[in-house]
Amino acid sequence: VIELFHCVGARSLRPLWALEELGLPYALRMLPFPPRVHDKGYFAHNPLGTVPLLVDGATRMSESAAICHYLAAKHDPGGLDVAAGEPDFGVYLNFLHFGEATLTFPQTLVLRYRHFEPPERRQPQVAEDYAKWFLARLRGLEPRLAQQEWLCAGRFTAADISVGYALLVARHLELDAQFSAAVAAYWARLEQRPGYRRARAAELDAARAQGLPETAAPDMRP
Ligand SMILES: N[C@@H](CCC(=O)N[C@@H](CS)C(=O)NCC(=O)O)C(=O)O
Repeated sequence: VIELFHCVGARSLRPLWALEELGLPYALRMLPFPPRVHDKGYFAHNPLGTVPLLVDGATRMSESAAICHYLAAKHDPGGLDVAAGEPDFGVYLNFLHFGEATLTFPQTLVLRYRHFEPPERRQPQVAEDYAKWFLARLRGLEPRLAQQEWLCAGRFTAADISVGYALLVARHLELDAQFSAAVAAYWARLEQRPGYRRARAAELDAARAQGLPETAAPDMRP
């Protein structure tokens, strides 16, 4: 069975959400956040110490967007995945990566320099600059979301999971008040998906069952 190493509310929610959308069986291995500090044994599984880690037989993966792509392509081509022969293939890959590389990256700087570092190491200017940077990058979604329900291919795909997770982090950072109407409506649609709700319930159930706190990673404070 597929194993997913996960912290509540961390980027590993992307693959968990994909697993739920696909209805695949999986084992959820919960870790305290950040595992690098609180579970040194995890380095034996993933030398980076980061989540996600997906183990599927001999395949081991640690990039959340790539894992969504892998699961979707393997288990739902033409559904959650957009195949190479479809007109929106390029748009799909672009948004799948945009979610992590362009949207989540600046958010991690805001989290780190506004919240995670001890007070003397905080950098309010860095946090503010990258919060603005993130909000400006959201404009990349506007033209499509003003016209259509999902980002590409006329259906919900792994690209929506990738971007959707960044919108969730924005809510934790209280940047959602600055979403445009189209982005706010898109986030509301994402949040109502049964697959998303099952993933959120599964992570809390697993945290309780494995004796770990239910606090979401972006809400952790030193
Ligand atoms: N680009 C990777 C980033 C993975 C990553 O940095 N994960 C965070 C959780 S959101 C983590 O494990 N941070 C803990 C640490 O850096 O020690 C992905 O998309 O999966």
